[in-house]
Amino acid sequence: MHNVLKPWILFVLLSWVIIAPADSAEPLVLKPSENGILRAELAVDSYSYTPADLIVTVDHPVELTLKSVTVIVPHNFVIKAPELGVEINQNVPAGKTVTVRFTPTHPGKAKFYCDKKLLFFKSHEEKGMKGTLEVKEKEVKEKEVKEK
Ligand SMILES: [Cu+2]
Repeated sequence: MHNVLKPWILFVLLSWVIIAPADSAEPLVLKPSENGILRAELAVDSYSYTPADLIVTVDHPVELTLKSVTVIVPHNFVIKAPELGVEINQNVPAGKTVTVRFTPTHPGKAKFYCDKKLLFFKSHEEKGMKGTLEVKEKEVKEKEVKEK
């Protein structure tokens, strides 16, 4: 019995160790819907956004649905990236779902974060509530994506 189980357990543990970190670090590439809008839904929690890394395409309208999964703590969604043509400061009340829309006008990379902070405590951003928005040039090599 022991001899049969052991390799199996080892295999499960190993595959978890190998798969788990890669999975969570993988950025989400937003694909256009039928009307050309890049849509994604983000879970807003204390203190994280999931997914936290988004890749969009320049000059494509983006629509993010921010779904708060917290009960008490209010959050927000801030991007200050005039160099990308994106400036957002949107409140996300506890348990509510809000939508933000923007169209990046320049390629580049920016941070989004929650700037809420209670008194002398660490800000939500400092507690890990942040992510990245990467704006890519048009005509991303389709070939590379297909070959994966
Ligand atoms: Cu917050």
